[in-house]
Amino acid sequence: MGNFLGLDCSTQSMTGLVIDTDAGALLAEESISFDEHFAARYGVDKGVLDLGGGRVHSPPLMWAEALELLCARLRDTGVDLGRIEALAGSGQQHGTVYLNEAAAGAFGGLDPDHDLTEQLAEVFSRPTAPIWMDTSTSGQCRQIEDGVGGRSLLLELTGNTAFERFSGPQIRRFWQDEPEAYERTGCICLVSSFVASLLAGRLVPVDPGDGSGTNLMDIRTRRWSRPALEATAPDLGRRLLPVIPPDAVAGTLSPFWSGRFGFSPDCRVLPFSGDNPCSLIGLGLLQPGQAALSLGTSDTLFACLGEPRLPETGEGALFASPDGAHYMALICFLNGSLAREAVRDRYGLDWAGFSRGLAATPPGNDGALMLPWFEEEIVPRVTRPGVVRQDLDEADPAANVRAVIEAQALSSRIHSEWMGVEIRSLRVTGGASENEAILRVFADVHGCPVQRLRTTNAAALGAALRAAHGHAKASGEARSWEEVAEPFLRLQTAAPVEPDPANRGIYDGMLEGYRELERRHARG
Ligand code: XUL
Repeated sequence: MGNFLGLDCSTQSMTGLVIDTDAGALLAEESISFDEHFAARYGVDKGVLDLGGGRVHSPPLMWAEALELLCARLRDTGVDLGRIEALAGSGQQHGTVYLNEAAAGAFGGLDPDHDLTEQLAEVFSRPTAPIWMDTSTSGQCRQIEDGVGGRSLLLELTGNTAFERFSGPQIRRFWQDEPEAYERTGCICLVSSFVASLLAGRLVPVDPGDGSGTNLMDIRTRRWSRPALEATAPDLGRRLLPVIPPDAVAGTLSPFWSGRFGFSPDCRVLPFSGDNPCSLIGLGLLQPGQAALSLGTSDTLFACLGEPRLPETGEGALFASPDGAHYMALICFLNGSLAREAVRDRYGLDWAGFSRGLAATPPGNDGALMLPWFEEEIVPRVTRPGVVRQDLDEADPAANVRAVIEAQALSSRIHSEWMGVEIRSLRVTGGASENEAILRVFADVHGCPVQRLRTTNAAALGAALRAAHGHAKASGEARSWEEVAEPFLRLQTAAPVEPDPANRGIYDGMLEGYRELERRHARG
């Protein structure tokens, strides 16, 4: 087939990964860290702007600038961008980008002789985009659930109860807080469809994987749901781009990208999806029952499902898989690397010191427990953050290191019960998946092997595989997902971290105590 590019616009960085499907090789993998390049210019910390009151946004112009920088980096490291046949991408889920009526024309007329950002200065009706870390919309969640006739009806309709971070409640709050700016908004993109639109030079529709993270899409018909739209904001339907099948080619790259970086003008653009749905593909979760863990800014545990299973506990989410056939059950913990980094920094450690802390303490931590709610938590729902220590000495760095990791692993086991999946193996991705000592705890708590990939960028790999799969279909040479993905999964698979059966008993014994501690302290 040829060379394919997968992009990932995540919370803290923009990544590009190039694969060669003929050689079964990964040709390049580059990341642009938002803090490293743009902290001064955009005022971001860990890629985001904390606006107070639970409001967390990011500047979409920064993502555009990072995209340009990433393409320059890939070109300068020797990637022949002209040989890329198609690209697809992944974006942090749920975030919304607000564009005015001038945006479509501006995207179509981008001039390769000028920087991207200077040409986008006038296209936003809201300068910042609320992202998945925003917890400020509890009121809007209840209003939307009531608006469609109740929480269980919204669940039945969209596959999810209302979540603060989902796009619908965020859009509703924008309409309520800034009705004039909402009026000036011609189009609301997701992070994924915004980046795809910059590349295609026109507004690119949404794929069902990311559409299902909005509280606005009918999970069965995979179209926007009229009752959900009406319960959210006036005239919302005309402000959203349609949902299209994940393998429908959305166009070719706009002349801006060929003129400026040497891409082929025939390079196809597939609809982008969310980072978790793309990781599902990148980790090869193509059959129901397979499960994985992503240890990133947020930690997520997810599984491939054959049928939609509705997360009635209100703590899990359901998305359409970008493979077009299956579903994805997911739990998302906000205190993922945010909590690990908070512990690391509190005790002045680096990652090597963090691992030494794990090695120096026994599984079970002599009964010490932590609720690692450094920030508000999504699962379980915690609106007033605060770290809870039970029989844990705050002055003991090693015990606190073990406590945060054991808490994350125990919580991931407890809150994945609703998925009804017997987890026999966990594939793992994300920055922290490089740390074997952390993976050992997850293997012991879940009592199953944890399977690493060589790349920690499964979302970008999944996007590249989606580009290859969609391109083959569009060229009349359709391949199965297994055919496209298997060579890369084989190539990327590193040695698994096996559980120690002796430790399984320790963690089984801790489970109910941890559940009870959470129950006592979680406040929704
Ligand atoms: C998933 C979620 C996060 C974001 C950022 O529901 O909110 O995992 O996708 O990665």
